[in-house]
Amino acid sequence: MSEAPRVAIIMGSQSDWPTMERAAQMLDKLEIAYDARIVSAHRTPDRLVEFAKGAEADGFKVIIAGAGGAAHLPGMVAAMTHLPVLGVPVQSRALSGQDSLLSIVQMPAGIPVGTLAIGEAGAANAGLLAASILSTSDEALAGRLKALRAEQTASVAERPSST
Ligand code: RP5
Repeated sequence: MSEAPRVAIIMGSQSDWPTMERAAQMLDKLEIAYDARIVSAHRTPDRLVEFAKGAEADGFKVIIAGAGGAAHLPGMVAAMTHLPVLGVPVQSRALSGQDSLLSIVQMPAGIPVGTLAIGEAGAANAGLLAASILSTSDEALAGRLKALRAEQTASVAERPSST
């Protein structure tokens, strides 16, 4: 894909990638260019500041941020940019992602993070939601998104098949 990436997928750790890859796969399916990066709020705070403050100038339109545990990444990024930030709570080992969810969703008024479901479904839906946001100013993408939804609807059988 030669188009400049419009979506940034950031995550707190390499260990988040199997989850966040679901967002990337959705963007691939919809032919949306993205850049995936590891940016940790706790382990690489300077990288976080540099990324968040430069995101608009770098051409990003939407940021998908996934993190687990004490998941400060989406909120900290949202604090430093006006771009839409979609937060994905990664399923943690200790508390099954409930900690991640609560860390991401409970933002104070004024700094929004659009919080998705815990885990892979949340990551896939973050990709779709990023596409929806971009589709409001991109007719070709809106067409691809509608086609994907129609395909999904058509794939659901009316009755269960026997196993
Ligand atoms: C968070 O800590 C990351 O987002 C990850 O979900 C979690 C665990 O990270 P690792 O110890 O696996 O690197 O910052």
